[in-house]
Amino acid sequence: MKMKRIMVFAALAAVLMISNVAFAADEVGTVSGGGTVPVVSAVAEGVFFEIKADKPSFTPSEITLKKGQKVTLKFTSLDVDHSVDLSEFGIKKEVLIPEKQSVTVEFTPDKTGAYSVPCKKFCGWRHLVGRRPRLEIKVVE
Ligand SMILES: [Cu+2]
Repeated sequence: MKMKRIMVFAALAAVLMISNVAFAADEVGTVSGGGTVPVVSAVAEGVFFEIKADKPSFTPSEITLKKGQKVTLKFTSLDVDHSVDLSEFGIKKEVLIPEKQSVTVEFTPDKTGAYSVPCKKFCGWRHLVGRRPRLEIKVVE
């Protein structure tokens, strides 16, 4: 009786494996692909910071990251459009933080150092007097 159960289980496992292989093969042939790739939460495997952006400042205004550890930054604008340049961390396109919206970026810092990231989008008079919002990013070993 027990043996029979094991056989049924083995057969089921085999069917599952075969269908999995077929599925995987299908995926390779798909051009768009993306949509069916399982989404793994970045929050679970790395560090997560939520940064509020408004005209006076980014809050928090300073974060410390660990070299080699993946980080997720979620920027939320509380007022108007803001923008940051994170090209030092391999993000080529300037990151726009749209008015009253959020944008999430992920990267893994690969070098230590101190990086001062100012708001790149004119969001008020503070830009004119050198007091625009700024995020200090420290990367440590
Ligand atoms: Cu600004």
